[in-house]
Amino acid sequence: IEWKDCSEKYQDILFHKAEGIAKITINRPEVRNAFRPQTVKEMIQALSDARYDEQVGTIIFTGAGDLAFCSGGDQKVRGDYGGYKDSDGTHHLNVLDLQRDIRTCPKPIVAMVAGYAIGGGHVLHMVCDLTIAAENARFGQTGPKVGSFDGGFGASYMARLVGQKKAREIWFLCRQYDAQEALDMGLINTVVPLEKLEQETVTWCREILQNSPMALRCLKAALNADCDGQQGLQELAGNATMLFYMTEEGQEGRNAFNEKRQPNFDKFPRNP
Ligand code: 2NE
Repeated sequence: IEWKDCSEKYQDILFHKAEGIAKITINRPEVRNAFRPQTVKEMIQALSDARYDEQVGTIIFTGAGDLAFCSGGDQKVRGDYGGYKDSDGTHHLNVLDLQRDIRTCPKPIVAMVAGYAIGGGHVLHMVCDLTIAAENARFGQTGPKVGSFDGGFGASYMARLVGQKKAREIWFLCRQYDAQEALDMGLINTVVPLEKLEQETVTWCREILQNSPMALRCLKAALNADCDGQQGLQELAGNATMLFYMTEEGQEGRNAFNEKRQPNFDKFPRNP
């Protein structure tokens, strides 16, 4: 695949596009792709760019190098006042915003994992729609060791993926799991040799791109709605509104308003 480099305005990430696929790469390999507030801000911006780019149908999240997908929050800039410090000293937990953006993005997002997906980096791959792992991938949480936890998607969505017992084991013991163990417990979708990781991920993305974007967006919203309460219902129902706006029946209401007349819905079926 011939990636076009769109990274110029970013400092902590790389951003590429090709063939309807956008790729967002955390580019801090010296700290195993730990994120600081700036990294997360840029990921949010790149994800928004990919979401609003009509040429893009699916998005890959990954980390630079072979050693890590992401090792979570950068502990070197973790402050004392409730978050990770940016350059002007403000404390952030903005990775939680990124998690929500990943969930609500109507385009499928694939985590491409080589090496460690640990801590907040592990939660990031979990909230992606699919995870493709290299044989050297290692998964786990560290929160209770390093004085942190993610009780949001990190806990409840994990339990949906692997079940309550396993989720409690992962969080309470802070062990690491290899790619095969992660596959066996339903944390990831497939394991491939490291040298085939991008090729296989792109193959999955190309297959996704052959399918109906509307069906994919409604399915993602439907699968989210099960876990996401009223926000999930809003996503799902928003798609129903979107589809309704595309119908003659929906357009009759708009047209009548604009033409200052009563709407006439007589010809539209009242299906059983
Ligand atoms: C990722 C892991 C297992 C890798 O181990 P290894 O042995 O391959 O590498 P090493 O030597 O530990 O790390 C290489 C360099 O990367 C830095 C290290 O400090 C080291 O740099 P130097 O000391 O040589 O200068 N590095 C790695 N991870 C870092 C991190 N997260 N922050 C800052 N520097 C990091 C191993 O490195 C590891 O266990 N890392 C820590 C994982 C972790 O605890 N992450 C935070 C969890 S909390 C979280 O992410 C979070 C949350 O719970 C809730 C909300 C938001 C965030």
